[in-house]
Amino acid sequence: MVVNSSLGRPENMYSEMFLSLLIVFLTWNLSSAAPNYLIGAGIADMTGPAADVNMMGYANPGQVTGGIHLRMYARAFVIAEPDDSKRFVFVSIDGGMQGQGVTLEVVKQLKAKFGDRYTEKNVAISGTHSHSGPAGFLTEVLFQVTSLGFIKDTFDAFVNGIVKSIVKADEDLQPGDIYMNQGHLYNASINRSPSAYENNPAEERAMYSHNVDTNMTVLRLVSEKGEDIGMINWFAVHGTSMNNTNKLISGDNKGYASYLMEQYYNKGARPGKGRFVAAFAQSNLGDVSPNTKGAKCIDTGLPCERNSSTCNGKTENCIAFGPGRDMFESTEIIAEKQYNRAMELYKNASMKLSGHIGFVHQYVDMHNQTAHYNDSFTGKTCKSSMGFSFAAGTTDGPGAFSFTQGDTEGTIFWKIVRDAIKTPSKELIECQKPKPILLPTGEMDFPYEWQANIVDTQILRIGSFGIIVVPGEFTTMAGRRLRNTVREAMIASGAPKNTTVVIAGLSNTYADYITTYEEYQVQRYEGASTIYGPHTFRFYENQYERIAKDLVKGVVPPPGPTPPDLLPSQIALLPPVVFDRVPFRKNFGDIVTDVKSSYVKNSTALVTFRAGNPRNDLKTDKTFLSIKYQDPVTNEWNEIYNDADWCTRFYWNRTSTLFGLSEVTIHWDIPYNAASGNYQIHHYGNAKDLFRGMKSYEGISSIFKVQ
Ligand SMILES: *[C@@H]1O[C@H](CO)[C@@H](O)[C@H](O)[C@H]1NC(C)=O
Ligand SMILES: *[C@@H]1O[C@H](CO)[C@@H](O)[C@H](O)[C@H]1NC(C)=O
Ligand SMILES: *[C@@H]1O[C@H](CO)[C@@H](O)[C@H](O)[C@H]1NC(C)=O
Ligand SMILES: *[C@@H]1O[C@H](CO)[C@@H](O)[C@H](O)[C@H]1NC(C)=O
Ligand SMILES: *[C@@H]1O[C@H](CO)[C@@H](O)[C@H](O)[C@H]1NC(C)=O
Ligand SMILES: *[C@@H]1O[C@H](CO)[C@@H](O)[C@H](O)[C@H]1NC(C)=O
Ligand SMILES: *[C@@H]1O[C@H](CO)[C@@H](O)[C@H](O)[C@H]1NC(C)=O
Ligand SMILES: *[C@@H]1O[C@H](CO)[C@@H](O)[C@H](O)[C@H]1NC(C)=O
Ligand SMILES: *[C@@H]1O[C@H](CO)[C@@H](O)[C@H](O)[C@H]1NC(C)=O
Ligand SMILES: CC(=O)N[C@H]1CO[C@H](CO)[C@@H](O)[C@@H]1O
Repeated sequence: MVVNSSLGRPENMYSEMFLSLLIVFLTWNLSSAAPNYLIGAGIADMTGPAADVNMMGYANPGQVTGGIHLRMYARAFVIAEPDDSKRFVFVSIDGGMQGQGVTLEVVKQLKAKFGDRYTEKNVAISGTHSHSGPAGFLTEVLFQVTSLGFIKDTFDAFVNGIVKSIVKADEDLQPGDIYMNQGHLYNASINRSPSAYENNPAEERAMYSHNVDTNMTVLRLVSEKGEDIGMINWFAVHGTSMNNTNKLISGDNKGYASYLMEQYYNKGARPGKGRFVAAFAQSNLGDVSPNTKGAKCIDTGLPCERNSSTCNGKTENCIAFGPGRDMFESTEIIAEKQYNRAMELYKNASMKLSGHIGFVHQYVDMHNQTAHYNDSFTGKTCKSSMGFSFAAGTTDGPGAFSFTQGDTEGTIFWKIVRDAIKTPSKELIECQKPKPILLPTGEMDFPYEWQANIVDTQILRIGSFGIIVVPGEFTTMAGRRLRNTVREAMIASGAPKNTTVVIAGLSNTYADYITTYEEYQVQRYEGASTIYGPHTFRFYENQYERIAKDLVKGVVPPPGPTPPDLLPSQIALLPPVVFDRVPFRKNFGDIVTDVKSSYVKNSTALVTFRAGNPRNDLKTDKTFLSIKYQDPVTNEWNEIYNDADWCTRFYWNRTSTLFGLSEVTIHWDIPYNAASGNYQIHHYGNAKDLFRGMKSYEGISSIFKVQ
């Protein structure tokens, strides 16, 4: 046997081989054990006022908050290099969208607390688009028309909740790994503007089997100790399972999916208080509805006219319905579909992310930018404008009057009304064509900005995974084009060939919808709400391509123009709570209608109390109600559910505006697996006395049996 002289005798060679194998094994083992990142997760309550405040989403002036079904949460994830040389935070909020005023205030507070650790460049905040949260947090006029201006209580609840969730995630930072998985989820979404989608080139549509994205992407965050600390999931579907008649605050289908997963991993913890944080974040949902039964005419039961979504010319009768018997069950079904699929993907996630953390951010003034198509064709973006079809709403929540979708003409009557507000300039009319302009918001600045002119563009990176953070609602096809372009730009600049990207929708600034150029021509609701004109999408595509290259090459682009601080100019018209009263010889917390003495499982317990206005105290991190169970061994009363649980509903009703009287009704849907025994329902409130100020009170139901 010929042996390497340095190894000496054969037995030495074997032992040395064994030794080097051992070393290889040990180093391999050690290197696979050393986590690739620092990770941290945090959750905080951001529920706004549960009374009197218009809800964000449907722009229905009659839809004002009157209670709580689910509390709203901010869910934050800090991800850093193992030596903490670079980090970013991604936050998903149960709100309608993220607004620029909120983002600027969050960053300001983070700077005060942490110095340069968090800035507008490495903080990304994305809204889930629930249409059942309070409005008034956006600082631009258009979104304040139905909410009677700015609502400071909503704004503060959002800012405080987001900041708190980031502080918690920051404190939680620890070594850990991130695993990715992707799969499809069918039958949880439909395209609500197929006639616009079908205007995209046939060759392009032929590349996809559905007119909505069925992909779900999941990140699994696991600590060094092997503990599950959180999940982030992206799937495109609107938060419109609860319809425009709902008055209870709710995170809609995504909020409930988060609740289900957090309850699964945080056994025994109250909602929002557990260790594990599960974000069901939003993506390119522009034309995607959860109302899977589709639209029909509610008067005749027949299909609506497809291009305009009307019934006999009327918009308000064409409504889409979810898969359930009512909106609660529809929310439950769409949430459970997302939750079940996310759990499968989460448990199976095995693609371990590696490679550097990165982020890139640039503000852009969206007016008058050049969209480059090819060497012989460019287009220009315009000052913002809403088209006529915007006022038609969608089949998830139709508008009123005579507006219809697919309107490229406009009607004389509404042009006169509009002109009384503001006549669009000739250039703007020309630039926005074929959109007939209802509101030339970019030319309106009274009393302050009507829609954002300067928006955030941003991309976050975890090695071969990219998060495209976008300031609005990209449609299915616009999102596909954007993902393809960004992924290719990243790979061309040196990112791994297997780079995967997701779109995080409604982030940092809200600049409405983004359709493709072809969809824009059809002027459905989404096209009418593509505010910077027909070339909006193409410009964004160019912009994200540029910053994707910068990100991978390590180039820091210029910051771009600074967005205006609109906070000092905000106008608030919603009157404050003046006083709360109870009838003569009655007290706050008195029972109006008591519970029954016993209930069977699977039925609903109800109790009504005399109450104050829930706006008096938002009960952040607390609750307006408690379902208590008497422990049969110790006889102690323990809270088992509160106002953040799915099985409870907290309704607030004003019974007399003149006399300041109001009541709350608490519903408890007794689960089929509830323990038999004694229960009691508590209500915690605050009442405002005209002379003596605020005082807290408690109402307690009689004890009842569940058997
Ligand atoms: C969708 O998910 C599949 C895995 O099921 C993956 O191969 C594909 O690349 C994903 N597509 C997009 C656009 O993310
Ligand atoms: C609906 O729109 C399509 C194009 O998107 C058009 O071909 C068709 O004629 C329209 N149908 C009606 C009834 O207007
Ligand atoms: C909203 O849902 C309820 C059922 O929960 C239904 O009765 C009502 O018609 C729906 N309204 C609209 C406008 O969709
Ligand atoms: C998990 O992944 C394996 C292998 O890719 C696959 O066969 C299995 O079906 C997956 N399980 C679930 C629950 O998705
Ligand atoms: C738009 O930008 C071009 C330069 O690209 C400039 O010539 C033009 O005056 C600008 N138009 C407006 C309305 O600002
Ligand atoms: C350039 O783009 C425009 C708009 O998409 C298209 O109509 C035109 O055919 C393209 N020209 C070339 C040379 O690709
Ligand atoms: C991408 O490929 C690299 C090497 O080819 C591998 O180490 C990494 O795990 C892959 N990442 C994903 C997310 O598949
Ligand atoms: C309170 O409001 C709910 C929902 O609007 C309604 O069903 C209920 O009857 C009202 N209760 C009272 C006491 O007015
Ligand atoms: C509870 O009610 C649901 C429908 O409301 C029914 O499907 C289920 O079987 C019931 N369960 C029990 C244990 O009664
Ligand atoms: C019940 C239902 O709609 N099932 C559909 C789910 O999605 C798949 C794939 O698109 C269809 O084949 C089923 O018909």
